[in-house]
Amino acid sequence: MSSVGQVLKVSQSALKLSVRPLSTSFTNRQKEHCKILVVGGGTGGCSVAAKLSSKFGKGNVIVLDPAERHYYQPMFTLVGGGIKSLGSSYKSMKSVLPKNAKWIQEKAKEFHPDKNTVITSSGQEINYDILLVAMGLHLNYEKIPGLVEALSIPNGNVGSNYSPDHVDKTYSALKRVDKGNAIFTMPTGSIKCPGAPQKAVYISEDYLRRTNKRKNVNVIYNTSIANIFGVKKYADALWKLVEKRDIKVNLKTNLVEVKPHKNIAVFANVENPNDKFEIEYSMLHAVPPMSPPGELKQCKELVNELGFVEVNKDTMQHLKYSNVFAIGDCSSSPNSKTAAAAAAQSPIVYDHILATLNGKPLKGVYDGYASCPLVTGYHKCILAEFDYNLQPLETFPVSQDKERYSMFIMKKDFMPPLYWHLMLNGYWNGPGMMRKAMSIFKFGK
Ligand code: UQ1
Repeated sequence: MSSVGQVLKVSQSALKLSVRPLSTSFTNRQKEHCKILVVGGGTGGCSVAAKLSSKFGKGNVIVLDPAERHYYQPMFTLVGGGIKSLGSSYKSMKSVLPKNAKWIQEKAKEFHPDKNTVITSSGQEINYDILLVAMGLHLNYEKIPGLVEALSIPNGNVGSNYSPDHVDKTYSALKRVDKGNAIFTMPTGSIKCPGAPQKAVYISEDYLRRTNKRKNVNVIYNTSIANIFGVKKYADALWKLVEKRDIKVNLKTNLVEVKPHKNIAVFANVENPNDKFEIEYSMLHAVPPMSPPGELKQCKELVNELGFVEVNKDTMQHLKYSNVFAIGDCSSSPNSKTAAAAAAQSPIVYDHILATLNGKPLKGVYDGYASCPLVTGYHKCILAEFDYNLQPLETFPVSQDKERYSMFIMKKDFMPPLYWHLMLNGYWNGPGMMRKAMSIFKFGK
């Protein structure tokens, strides 16, 4: 008996020793409570947190995000074309999050919506009255065999405007191209800013023209989608543009593998995946498939089969949990995932969070507004704006399907300060008011 007791004693003390750090953190585990927990300090999360924390003051809003930097992702298109520097696309997370909100610099590891609780990566438990999920989309580069290696080759010829780690490689690859095939891709599935893959095509093509290399380079856009753009008005304009500029567009054509040492990209027909072909590239701009982050996808109560937070598309409120909302790229609302969409969602989400806290009905409706400044060259841009029905919903009293210098300047010089100073501080709700004001000039348009 005694020897058994001794063994037990020893094993208990051994256990104590081996688990001490864990058990200490458990007993001392901070249990936070807040009125509103915002998971994700990106575009949507930061702007709604700003509105909420200025309404409720200190101590009521927590923002959970592990990132050190907040990127203005719409800038990446311009960085990939050498028009802006990567350094101008980000600020420290600390400097952009609202001062009245508490920032917990950790990941959300588990969601327990039945207990109104989120567990962080360190095991901290955060209890909330309202949860706003704003986690964005994850870039799945590893889903295309060979792509991660191709992107890691120093002075290589593969770039990707979607990641701060790879966006500079687009321009450095572009500068080296003087013959062969410059290939641009668009993956299957839902991605953020679905116009961005072709913006890279147009800017690169313009670069090659300006540097007198265009005649020796084939410019090819291989897209998994069945059309060049979802909104007819802009698709018509873009088809004319690619024809005029001799850009080859292959629809329903998906990048499935890269062979980095042979400079070969393998594509498959979306409708018949066994139908594959290989093509040698002198430059490849690759766009990865995307999905909501894994931690979110794991919480089956919150998400749909693709991992997007299952919300009512008009109210952005969760279908099952009335105290849960989503904003931006990780929501199931079927809009184009852009910063402008998050801007238009932000007042709706804010109003509906207040209404829910006050037990009032939700009155506002998000119409699916998204906009996509389709940069078509070094000084040109088509400003696409549309709603859930893929009908144009334009701000300016001009034909917005035309390439314009003014729209390029708006994208390059006007939007970044608007984003940093107005949107992230909760003062930009998209151009709805401007559209109404401008509509008096639209007579006869
Ligand atoms: C917009 O609201 C927005 O979000 C901040 C963008 O992202 C950076 C845009 O690119 C555009 C075009 C809009 C819409 C704004 C106007 C003035 C039409």
